Amino acid sequence: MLTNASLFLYITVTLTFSGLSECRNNAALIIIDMQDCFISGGSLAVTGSDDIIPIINTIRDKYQDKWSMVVLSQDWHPTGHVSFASSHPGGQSSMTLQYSPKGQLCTSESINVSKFPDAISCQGIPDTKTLSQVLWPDHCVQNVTSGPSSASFAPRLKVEGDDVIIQKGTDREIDSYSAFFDNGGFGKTRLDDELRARGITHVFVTGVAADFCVYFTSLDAQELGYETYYVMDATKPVSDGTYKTATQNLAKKGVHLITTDMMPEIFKEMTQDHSGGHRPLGLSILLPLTIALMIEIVL
Ligand code: VGL
Ligand code: ZN
Repeated sequence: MLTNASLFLYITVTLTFSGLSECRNNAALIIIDMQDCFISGGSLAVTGSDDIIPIINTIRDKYQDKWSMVVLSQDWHPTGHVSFASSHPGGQSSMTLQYSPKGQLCTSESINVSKFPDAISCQGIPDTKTLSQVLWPDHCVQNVTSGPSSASFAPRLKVEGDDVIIQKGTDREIDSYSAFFDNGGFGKTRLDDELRARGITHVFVTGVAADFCVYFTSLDAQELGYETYYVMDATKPVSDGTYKTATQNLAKKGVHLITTDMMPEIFKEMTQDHSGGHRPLGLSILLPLTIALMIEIVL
């Protein structure tokens, strides 16, 4: 009798918790690169980026109970970074970079070996990867906290103690627009692991630049299986042309292009999903099993 009762209790508890954990929708707010270097006075100031600071703060506060986590990415380049025009001769606005399959920068006539001593000769190495790199002014330099290339978060941006901060572009030899992967897909940041550890299913992406880091982060989030929302009025682009292509591609890939006024409805639907909709696998196996066991016990 006692065995039956404890078995029943065990099954009920398992059922409840497997149901809860698997049904649950968890949202994360992702704030991309809202740093001094990208706002007015910054070396790579994105037009209008100051105006989205209060919008992002409002999203954060208004839906405070919806965020299982808040993530801030920080463009965090060492001096002499490969994405800086000043690291290359010639003053071009973009250049081609080649990498070994392991992600090592290959030497070439346009690579200054005194600036990139770790570059290797890729002669004879199969499957090298060629990336087109836009060359930017020096920006978001590690540990610089004032002046145009300051990497500090924008002073008016709300940052809290338990926010997860993801630094990217930290490797001198490769750039990283996405907060998930570097531009060659060679290395991964902690972001995916952090989101998974908290059971995040939905991500809302904001910040700058709409056509670079917000774009590539959203693309990767979608690819990694997160339900991805690109919040159009909480982001600003470097240029209109790249913004248009970026948003068209996001829509094609299934990323939701939304505005903040749509968020109450989206959260309402997320909550409904939670109780109804499709039943998770764990529950669909456990439910008949429990019923069968209970019948067994009673008989
Ligand atoms: C970014 C250009 C260079 C961005 C970062 O945050 O979108 N853009 N580095
Ligand atoms: Zn950068």
